[in-house]
Amino acid sequence: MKNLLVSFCSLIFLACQTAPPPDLSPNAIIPSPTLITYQQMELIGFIHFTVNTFTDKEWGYGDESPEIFNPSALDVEQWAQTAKAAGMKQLILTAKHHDGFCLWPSQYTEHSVKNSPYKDGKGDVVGEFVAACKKYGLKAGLYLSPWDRNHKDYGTTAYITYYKNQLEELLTQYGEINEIWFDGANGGDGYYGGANEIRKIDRDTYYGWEEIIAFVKNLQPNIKIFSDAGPDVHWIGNEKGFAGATFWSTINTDNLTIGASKTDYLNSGDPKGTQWIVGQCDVSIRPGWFYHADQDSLVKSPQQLADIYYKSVGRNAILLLNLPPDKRGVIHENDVKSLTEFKALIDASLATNLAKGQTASANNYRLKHSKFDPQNTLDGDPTTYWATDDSVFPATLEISLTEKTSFDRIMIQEPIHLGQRISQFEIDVMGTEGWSTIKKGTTIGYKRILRIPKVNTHKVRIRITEANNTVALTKVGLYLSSPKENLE
Ligand code: FUL
Repeated sequence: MKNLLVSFCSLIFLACQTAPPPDLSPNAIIPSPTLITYQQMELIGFIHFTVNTFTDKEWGYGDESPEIFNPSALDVEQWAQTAKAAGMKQLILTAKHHDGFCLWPSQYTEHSVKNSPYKDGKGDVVGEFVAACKKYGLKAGLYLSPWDRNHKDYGTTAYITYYKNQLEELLTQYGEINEIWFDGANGGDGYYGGANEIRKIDRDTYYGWEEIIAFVKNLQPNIKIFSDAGPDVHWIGNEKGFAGATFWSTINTDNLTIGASKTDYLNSGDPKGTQWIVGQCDVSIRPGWFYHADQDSLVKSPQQLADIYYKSVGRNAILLLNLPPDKRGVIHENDVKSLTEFKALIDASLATNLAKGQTASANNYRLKHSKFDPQNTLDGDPTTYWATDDSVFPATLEISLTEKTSFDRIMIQEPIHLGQRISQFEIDVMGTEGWSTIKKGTTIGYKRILRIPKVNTHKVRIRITEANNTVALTKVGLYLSSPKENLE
């Protein structure tokens, strides 16, 4: 019995000795697992398609006849295939834009596909779109414009009931919807059932956003709600697709109002933010959000799209790229060509991580335990990370390459399940005269991709000089970009 007790105690002792130390304690503000999964999508697509496609307008007045919605060869699968081939993980469709025309046969209005020639009024573009997304493994999102220039009741409480009824249709009839997009454009002139007048609303109170948000979450608990105030995903403050070079995923919602948030604030986030809201950069592949034949020659080049990618995905945000179908109902050949070449460019530039399998060391690693080993930044595993002991500044990670290597892109990632921490860092490379600083930066977050002039070296180091908590990094990558990135 005594022997048994001794062996038992030694087992416990051994277990205590080998048990891994606890994780780094997280910041007070961290993303939910759902938002981490959302951010990992990185690149998603927008589909702007409605009566405007046929009237050649950007904002329909609301007096369009449903008869004009008549795509000759609508192919929702081409949308999904195109998005999938470009590496997008989700598509968002304008189920209703400001003109009020509904791409699904809503029972609450006559202003919809049900009165159009499309499939003799039997079509349901929303339903077909969601099915195509599902078929190609994409998440589906919907845009339902709060502003409605067609509806006679816009501006009164009756319209809010109408809006909620429409939300209920969209969020109960089509299976899982991953994102709902609440646009900030609100109130102005319109048809309004024939009144043809200007209607202004109070942005703070009219929609009763808190109640609408609760209503939406009740119908689809896993949905992400986009607006310029979140609550899950927020607008980046411009329609050019750029996040700030300093970009925090935390933000203080007290400073935000849907339709009236300060654009600079949205563009940088807030290190003192009280909520984690993912930043989303929306931009169109063409000058307009809707298709216009006279913009066929103005499709953004693969190089322009790559630049946008670095300033969105490469700055800790989501890129939402708009691909507007034409009057046939397909994404135009020029757009597909540019998008395909953009994807090839990014793949060529970022496919080979030259730091993989190389050696990482650090001035400090937590408890000198393998769980926090600097080598974890090079193992390709997003769940492992390097961390220092508390309050070690600078925290320096050094990568030694077996051979002198040329690179001009550096990817750095923080383990954001612990929060966003880093606010100042510098990158040095070893040359014949010793270390020299080639880049200074601020935030990192989920992903930062830095473009630097090409260097050829066998040692690079990242010195993190300021953070709001103990430093941790999950990944460092070194890449040599495709020479085609610079050809216009
Ligand atoms: C804006 C709208 O007014 C544009 O038409 C477009 O839908 C864009 C994505 O959002 O606020």
